[in-house]
Amino acid sequence: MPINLNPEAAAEWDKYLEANTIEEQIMHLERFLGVVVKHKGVENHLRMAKGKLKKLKAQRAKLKLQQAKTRSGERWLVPKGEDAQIVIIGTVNSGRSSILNALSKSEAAKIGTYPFTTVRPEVGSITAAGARLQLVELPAIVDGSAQGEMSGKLVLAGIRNGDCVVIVLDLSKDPVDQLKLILKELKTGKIRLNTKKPNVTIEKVGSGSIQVFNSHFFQGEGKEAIIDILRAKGYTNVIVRFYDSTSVDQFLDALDSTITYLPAIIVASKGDSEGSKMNYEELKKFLEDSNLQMQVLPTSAARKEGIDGLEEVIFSQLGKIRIYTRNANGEVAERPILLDQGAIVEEAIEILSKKMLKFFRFARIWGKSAKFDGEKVGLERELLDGDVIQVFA
Ligand SMILES: Nc1nc2c(ncn2[C@@H]2O[C@H](COP(=O)(O)OP(=O)(O)OP(=O)(O)O)[C@@H](O)[C@H]2O)c(=O)[nH]1
Ligand SMILES: [Mg+2]
Repeated sequence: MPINLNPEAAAEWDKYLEANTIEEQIMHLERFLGVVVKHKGVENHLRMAKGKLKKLKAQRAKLKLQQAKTRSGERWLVPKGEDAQIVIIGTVNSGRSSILNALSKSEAAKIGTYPFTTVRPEVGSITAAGARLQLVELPAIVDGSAQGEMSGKLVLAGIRNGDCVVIVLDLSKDPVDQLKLILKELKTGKIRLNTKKPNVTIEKVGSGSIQVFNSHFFQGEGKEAIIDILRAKGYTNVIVRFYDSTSVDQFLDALDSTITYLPAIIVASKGDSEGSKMNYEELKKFLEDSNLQMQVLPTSAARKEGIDGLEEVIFSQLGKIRIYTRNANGEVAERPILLDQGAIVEEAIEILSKKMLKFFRFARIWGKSAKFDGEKVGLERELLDGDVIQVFA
């Protein structure tokens, strides 16, 4: 533990280290992040804590999933078997199976001229510079999916289980209609795309009524409004801390721990069909006008256009970096380890071997973050996508 932590934060960090359950670890990490006084000297520590919190939450979700599975006996959700899971969604007949097959260079998913060809998840896999991505095509989203129409609840659960969403929009029909429908269902299903999780912490306490810190970040009608919202939601004893500018909607989202935040891109399909150019332009205009930050990639699975390189765009959405290890013989591993963007040398070694971390002397790095090939660095150096690392312990 760095000695430059404020005592409140240090105490929470110690409790986190001593915690026995995932729930407790999450609680103390969240509290730690809530009380830590931020300054340059704790930046990397903070980033590490955030990374750990994210992993613990993922672990908790996975556990819940497994429990849910054994209860119902249905193996509808695809367990994560690769570095990341990419879910391919869209309205009926939009071309999802064709995109899945084109990307994974297989004929595995059935393509039908009739609607609802895909009624259960179809799985494929691809690599992006060594990182393995699992592709899961989910059954079509329909009007009412969020209410359970056409296995809608399972489709939405499948999306929440993913790490990134690929929305397939059919350019032979009105893509704006399709997108509006999908966004509506996802919103009802408590899934937010390309939206940053609100930077607010909400800590329930035993007593002390409602305390609000940094309320100037709240864009609503002042501190009273915050308290009104909290009371209306049934909070009596709670500490709320704002760290960033937060709208009323964002604050409401922050109070709901069941909301899932995911990155997303649009793959516009059937770019070879009649009218597709015009539809594509309209889609782009709609995105611009509605201020939706979502990348659109036009493709044609039929002509195999726009498919090459798609895996790199998908990978870049994950917020991960690929780090390749180099052994004593100078051989570089084909398969990278995946770390969160902003990760430091210490986090890479932690994944490789905890023992190595204990006996760490220095590391050498090659790539974007190295000032020169084989630069000698310590544990605190930040890594960038594609870096090669050799550890000396
Ligand atoms: N012209 C053209 N047609 C395509 C393209 N991709 C798919 N299609 C056609 O669109 C129809 C649906 O394709 P699928 O890939 O099965 O679409 P889907 O979204 O998986 O469909 P469901 O699973 O039934 O919802 C089929 O008739 C395909 O031949 C394309 O790039 N160009
Ligand atoms: Mg299909």
